[in-house]
Amino acid sequence: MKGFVFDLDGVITDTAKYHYIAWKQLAAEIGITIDEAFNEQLKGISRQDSLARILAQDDKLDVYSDLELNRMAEKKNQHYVALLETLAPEDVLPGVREFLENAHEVGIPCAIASASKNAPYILDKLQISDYFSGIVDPTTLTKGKPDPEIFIKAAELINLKPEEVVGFEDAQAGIDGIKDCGMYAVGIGAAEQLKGADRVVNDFSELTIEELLCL
Ligand code: B16
Ligand code: MG
Repeated sequence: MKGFVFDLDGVITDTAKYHYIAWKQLAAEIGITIDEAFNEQLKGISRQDSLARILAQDDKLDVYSDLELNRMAEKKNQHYVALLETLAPEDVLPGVREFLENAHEVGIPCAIASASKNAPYILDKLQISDYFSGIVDPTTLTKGKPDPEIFIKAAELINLKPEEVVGFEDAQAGIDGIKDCGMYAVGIGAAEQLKGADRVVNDFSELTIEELLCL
């Protein structure tokens, strides 16, 4: 393997808890209750698609105009970004900074394939932006995860074929996209939620650059 493509939320840092707080509040304002199990389904799913899934919980998908949907998504995002204010370098998940540093030292290119429009801001807050030579702009995508488009674009950004790249993901939708374009998939988290991954680990401290480059 010659390069690495990273999902962001749940792989590099744990922002799922902030997404959950912000979506739960927005949902409550329109009379919908969501729990943590439901929140699992929103991992890796775009902002607009997440809102659609929440509204579908209560058959409210057709109740709102596009303008109202955009306003709701924007309101959730403002709350979410306010919660990110305290994000700091120590919020990088275990082993990730060391892994990125090692990749940088040996000249292995890294890219970000995140559905989040807030990815550049989050990387900046974590002080790891310089480790990435490419960040896919999710507004350029025609389809979200599980479609492989975002992973194909990430490989292009580092001038590699998907078969030459290892993809890291914490969500089933992401693992499906990685496998669909022929990348090697490493799942971060529980194996039951990462079906089809070539390998599953709890965190990056279980991985070395050398073993992945030999694949
Ligand atoms: P934003 P990832 C995803 O990030 C999150 O897992 C998902 O919960 C969120 O809705 C999506 O980003 C969009 O994020 O509202 O910040 O644009 O896991 O693909 O890095
Ligand atoms: Mg994720």
